[in-house]
Amino acid sequence: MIEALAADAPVLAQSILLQEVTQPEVYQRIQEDALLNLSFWSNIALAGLSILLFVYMGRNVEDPRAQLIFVATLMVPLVSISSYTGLASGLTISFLEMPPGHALAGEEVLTMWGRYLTWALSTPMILLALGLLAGTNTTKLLTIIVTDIAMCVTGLAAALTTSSYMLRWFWYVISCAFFLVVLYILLVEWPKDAEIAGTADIFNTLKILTVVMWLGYPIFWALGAEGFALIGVATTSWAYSGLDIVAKYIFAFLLLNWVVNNETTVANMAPGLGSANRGGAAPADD
Ligand code: RET
Repeated sequence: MIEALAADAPVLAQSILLQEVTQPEVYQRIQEDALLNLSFWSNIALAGLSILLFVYMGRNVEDPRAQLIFVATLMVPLVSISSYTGLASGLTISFLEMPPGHALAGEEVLTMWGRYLTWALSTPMILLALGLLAGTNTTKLLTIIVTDIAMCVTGLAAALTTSSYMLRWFWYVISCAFFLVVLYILLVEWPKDAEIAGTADIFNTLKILTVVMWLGYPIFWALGAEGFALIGVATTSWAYSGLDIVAKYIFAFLLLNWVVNNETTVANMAPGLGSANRGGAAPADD
């Protein structure tokens, strides 16, 4: 018995070594892929610059709603800098063996799971800022934030499932279902609220930017190594980093720049969430 175990030991050790890529090894592999590494560090630099710029832009903002829009938006590059540091250090990247049926079945594929995890923190902040701008009510805000977090978490589950190829795509479909709810509120509900709140122009610009950019994420997930593996890991990472630049930093700059220049419009919006749905700022007769 002991002899049999001893004979198996080198095989066992080898299979463990093959499956467990240590953090220093992941870091080493990132260092060797200059394109991939640059996709992380360019975003760390941009997030840092954005934080400084947004703090400076918000230095004189006094209205509480405008301040809340600033705080929510500022959280986006703050989460981003943490997210990309996690990726660049190898902390939130794993090599996962793809299940049978996948184009890279049996191969260890670099999976940037930290992205999906941190999206669950950054995307609700983007939606909170947009919801405040549209003057939405608490029900719609809570619905969009909860479904958005569910979209990110089920997307994470899709990326981490290695037992079955079918189940990876099943998670993906669940995530898309949550995404549809997010899109419905963004495209149908909030434009009506923004009309009543008097912020329709800027809201519609940011809505189009958000919807177009956000649609890119599930598309690149499907095209990348986690999905059909039609494009390489570094290209996928650059696609996400590029989308991030527009969906986060450019989005945030446009929003905050508008808020600074239109603070009185924001201050004159009916107080609290939910006013838009009760017919705007007009008080009831009774
Ligand atoms: C996944 C894969 C599963 C299906 C869907 C996805 C959608 C992701 C989106 C991400 C947006 C991220 C942003 C990050 C900014 O920090 C998870 C890729 C629908 C829409 C804007």
